[in-house]
Amino acid sequence: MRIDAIILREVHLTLVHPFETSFGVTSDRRILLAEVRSEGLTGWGECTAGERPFFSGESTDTAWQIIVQELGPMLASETPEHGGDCPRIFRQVRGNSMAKATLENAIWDLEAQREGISLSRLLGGVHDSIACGVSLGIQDSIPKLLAIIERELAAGYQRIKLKCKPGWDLEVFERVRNRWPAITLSCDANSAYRLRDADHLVTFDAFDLQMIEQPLWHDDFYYHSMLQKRLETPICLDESIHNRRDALAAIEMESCKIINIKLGRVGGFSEAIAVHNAAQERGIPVWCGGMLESGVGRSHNVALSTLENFTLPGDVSASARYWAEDIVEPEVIVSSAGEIAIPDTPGRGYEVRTELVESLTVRKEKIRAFELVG
Ligand code: OSB
Ligand code: MG
Repeated sequence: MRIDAIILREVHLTLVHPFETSFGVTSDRRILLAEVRSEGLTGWGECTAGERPFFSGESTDTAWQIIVQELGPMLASETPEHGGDCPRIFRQVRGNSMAKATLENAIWDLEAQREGISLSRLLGGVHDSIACGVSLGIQDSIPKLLAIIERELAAGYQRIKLKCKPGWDLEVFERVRNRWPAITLSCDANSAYRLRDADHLVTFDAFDLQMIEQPLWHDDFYYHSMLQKRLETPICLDESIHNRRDALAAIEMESCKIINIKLGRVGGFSEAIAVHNAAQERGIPVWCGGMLESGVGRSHNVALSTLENFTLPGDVSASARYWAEDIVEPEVIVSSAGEIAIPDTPGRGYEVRTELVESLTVRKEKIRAFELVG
């Protein structure tokens, strides 16, 4: 495919509710969007890096820099035919997986449009609706959290995930379980604990959690495998898994029994599919994580979640939980059964509201290499 232009934008969006994890609070998102133009079509990508390099080493600004300086020019000198060609084209750049995913995912979107099929179909998706859960940030008080859970359960969400950290864990689980003994409940520590907390973590087993996500170091497999031996509750790895080899290592070492797949963290659709397949072949279920995306990234997550081994409810939830007004039309909607219906139109199936995006744009840059070629 001939790429005619790549345009980067930084758009500012304010979350409806601030989101607190063990590593900090996010209220205002600075989202990097990539618009890739090819032969009259436009593919969109969203960078899932945070504003600060606290979830991973990348940030909105580092991704911008890497795309402008390295990845954009690479696509100008070597034209991809498929989204799946991007990892090879980008291979000289180490790391920077969220920057890479921004462009690769836009090219998969273009490819689906060119083929006249949905992105889900292009990826090999089999589900025509996906199961949705919610991820609930750390709150000021337990009553406030209980009120939020009540609302999300009433909306139909199939699984409640609680962000946790030392001091916001056992008492919270106990109060939630007392009120809702049978709901599917999980927790996500974002690396807030250490191996010396193992005795404490073992007591989580009393609350019948579907999983505990990334309790230990962000870059660890070994100590998670030590911990998993002591826990009944399955460990799910998020931060630790960057590619298929990581997934294989984690599965072989029994560091986890479940894997969270995030497109940005693994570098885009190609590697996400590879992680998915590796897990499926070994009987390890996966689900799709979220990074407080706008409708663009959310629509990629929706499509990814249609692959066969996405058998657990993901953190892919409705636009309205995050944004007063999302930048896609239609917005991502969750049914009262806690499902998202998969669009059947070519590409992502959620149009970008370009005028709204333009009005939210605070920075814009065209990749120069395409100007020179064009
Ligand atoms: O660990 O899953 C995580 C948000 C930002 C960074 C990391 C994580 C999260 C979430 C929110 O849990 C998921 C979402 O609702 O988008
Ligand atoms: Mg997580």
